[in-house]
Amino acid sequence: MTVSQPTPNDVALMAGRAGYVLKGNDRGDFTVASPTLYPHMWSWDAGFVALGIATVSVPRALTELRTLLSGQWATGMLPHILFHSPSDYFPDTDRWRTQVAAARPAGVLTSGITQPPIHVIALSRILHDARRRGGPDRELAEAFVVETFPQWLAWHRYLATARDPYAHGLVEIHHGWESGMDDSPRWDAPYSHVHPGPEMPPFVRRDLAHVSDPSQRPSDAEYARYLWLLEQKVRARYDDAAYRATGDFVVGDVLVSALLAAASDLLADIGAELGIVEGVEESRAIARRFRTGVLRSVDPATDLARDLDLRTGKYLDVDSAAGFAPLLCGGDDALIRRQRDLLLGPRWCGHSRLRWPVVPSVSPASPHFRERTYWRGPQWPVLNWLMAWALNRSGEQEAANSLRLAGLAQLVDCDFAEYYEPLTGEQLGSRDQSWTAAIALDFLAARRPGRRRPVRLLTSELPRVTPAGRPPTQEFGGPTVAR
Ligand code: 2M8
Repeated sequence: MTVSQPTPNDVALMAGRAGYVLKGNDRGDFTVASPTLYPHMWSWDAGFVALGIATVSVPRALTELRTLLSGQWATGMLPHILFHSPSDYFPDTDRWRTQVAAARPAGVLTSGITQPPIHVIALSRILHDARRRGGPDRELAEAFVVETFPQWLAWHRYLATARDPYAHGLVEIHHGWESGMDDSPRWDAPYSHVHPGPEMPPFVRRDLAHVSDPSQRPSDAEYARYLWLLEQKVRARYDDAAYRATGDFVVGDVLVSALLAAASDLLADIGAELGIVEGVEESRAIARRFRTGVLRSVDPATDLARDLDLRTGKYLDVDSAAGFAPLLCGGDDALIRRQRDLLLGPRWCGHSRLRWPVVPSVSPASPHFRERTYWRGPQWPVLNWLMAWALNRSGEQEAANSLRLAGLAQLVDCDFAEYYEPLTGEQLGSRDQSWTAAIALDFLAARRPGRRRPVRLLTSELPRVTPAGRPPTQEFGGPTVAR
């Protein structure tokens, strides 16, 4: 499928509305992940948000990362949620009960688990923008890197030690939420060993009130398992070794591991460029170990990386986008070329039934594929961005550009949905999702390969565009209108 360049009109509308969404979700020193469904700061969302905002304001992008770092635990862990003011989000702070954890930060309310380490990838992107602009932006970004380098290193070291105590070269996750791909079929086998006990406190889900169709979200049975694992973390007082000895879900995650490897490479690079000595070699060693772990997990029959269930010792064979983890961390040029062809080929982005040739979360050719359900098939713009970023980094500009253009075409309605139905292009989940708007800004800023150009942030609202041929859809019912 050929996807054409966005017109100048599309570009202006998209940039304006993406900026408007991010401004609307801005709470001063952080950005909520979405206005209603996710009214707090999420860790990996914040990384994507920061790199998008950097195309408009480098200082504001750095503030996003600084706020995230304010929630860092004494162990080095960056928690997956920093809670803002009270809201109807569930599970809330009363459920997380992180006061049982010795390592929690003072004065900041957080969850007690983590999310993928995208942040230094964002930071290096911001630094790149700042250097291109020069002047105070450059000074600010470089000073920020020097100041926060030890905190990023502590974050990566936490993942490399507390979450890989036996040096498998795979980061251990203790909850599907830690992967960012909550209900992915990657986790079906490990979750089949999670059985909520009678001691589990009752719960009422609040997420379903914010979507038009419950089938777009995980099921109640899945939620019960998520909350049971949360109880197990509380019982272990959020101590990783204690949880490992008692918890039901312990899996080596290939995507998190590949991101850790890529981010550690970048941290070493930007540290060395700025004359930092301490920690650079450690960072390179982390990158090597996790790159090796990811490559070792690749199934020669499929060329996809596989998560490792550390409770059963079995690799998990699922055609999910996480299988392309080697693209993110590199290390085997022949495999990268094969993965590029696979990703763009008929099982993935080139699948004949896809509305847009954008990375789906699960291959449409897989028996696990479900086109409307969350991380079981829909397209997530952030995943597409990650794969485009990875291809670009390994010198595959043409392939990267094809994902970028398709990604922009998908977002041209300017709804910035959380995820998209891959066969029809329908917007699913939340609207005005911050990371989706951020990705649009970054993709737009990269319109000329090799030369990122800043977009202008418009401060007034622009109408949503509903392209002909696509039925308008709403988040809460009622007509789609220009607001
Ligand atoms: C989703 O996860 C949260 C739990 O962390 C939820 O469903 O309540 C996931 O898509 C996750 O990857 C994302 O970071 C978060 C906020 O966008 O929402």
